[in-house]
Amino acid sequence: MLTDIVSRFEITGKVTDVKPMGEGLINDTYKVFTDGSDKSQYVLQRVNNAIFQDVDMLMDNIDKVTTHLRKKNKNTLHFLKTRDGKFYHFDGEKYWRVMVFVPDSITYQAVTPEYSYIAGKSFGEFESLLSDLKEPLGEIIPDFHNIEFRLQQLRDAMTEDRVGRVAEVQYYLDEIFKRENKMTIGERLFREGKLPKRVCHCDTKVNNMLFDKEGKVLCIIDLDTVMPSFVFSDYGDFLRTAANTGAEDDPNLDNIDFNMEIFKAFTKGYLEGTEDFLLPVEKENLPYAAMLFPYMQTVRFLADYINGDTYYKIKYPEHNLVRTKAQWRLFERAEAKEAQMKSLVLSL
Ligand code: GN1
Ligand code: MG
Repeated sequence: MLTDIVSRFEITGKVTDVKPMGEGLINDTYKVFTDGSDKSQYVLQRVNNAIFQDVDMLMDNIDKVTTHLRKKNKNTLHFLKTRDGKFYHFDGEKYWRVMVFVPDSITYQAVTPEYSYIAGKSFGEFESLLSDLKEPLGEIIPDFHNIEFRLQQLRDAMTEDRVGRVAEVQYYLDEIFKRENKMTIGERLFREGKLPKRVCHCDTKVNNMLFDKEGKVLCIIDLDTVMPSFVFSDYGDFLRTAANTGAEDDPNLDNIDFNMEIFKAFTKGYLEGTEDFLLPVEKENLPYAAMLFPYMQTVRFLADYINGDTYYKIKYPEHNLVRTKAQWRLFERAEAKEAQMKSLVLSL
């Protein structure tokens, strides 16, 4: 029972209810209500252990990050220990963790330019705050945002064609591989020693920020993938959800466009938040990052579709194909605005 699991953690109050919450594609999330004060509402999560195989490393990373942010008096997530002193509970089959619910917080699936500016500043500052983290973080999912690696996974999926879906998606495969050289520039710059890795959030979707009613960012959530990466990760992945005028899995492709107002506002905020460390090579390639994330997400959804839906939670059988098409449309829209993005970045 979920209530029994929660009771193994150092909560205050008695659990009165546990309800599903959130939109995550990986972990299962529940809100926990207690008879205690406003401050004793919690979030229970089942960690997807197929994806996060080293739960000790996962929680250790999160502990380092949240401790560091708290030392700088920043709001961050607060995880509870179990009564035997660990940040997770293993019930013999599943891994569970509990964090304090942030009261009066709002999440959005879409943002205005005004909120995008705030988000840009916050994610930029998040990277800046973590830039002096002394203890190294474990690479929780190796090569997570390495596009060369993701393309290789797609090739492997194609070759295996486990469930016979390759023929149906050939058009997308051709379009993706046509752009391989252009879209892997980040990894080449890294090998040439020109592009650094920094501690990044690596899942900066719009719904991974908590806002208050006035539009102030309360806290950045979903810290599972905080690890060294190119700054492109945080910048590009935010725009992938924020600048999309449709949904990530929109079945109606006509809803999808790449919103330049959002792009401009977010970029302005991000450049302000990263002022103290961003290199020219990072700044110049922000338009590349804006294209890279819809591209990479297409590659990942498509590989999962071809593999028979083993990674992302799906709500209906064609879901990963619908997601692939929607992300590809977004990529095409961003690609068509590449020149416009470049001149905008230069002007800021
Ligand atoms: C996953 O669980 P969620 O929804 O926060 C995924 C991201 C993808 C995203 C697509 C560990 O994040 O990388 O961009 O879905 N997280 C992992 O919406 O793979
Ligand atoms: Mg999330």
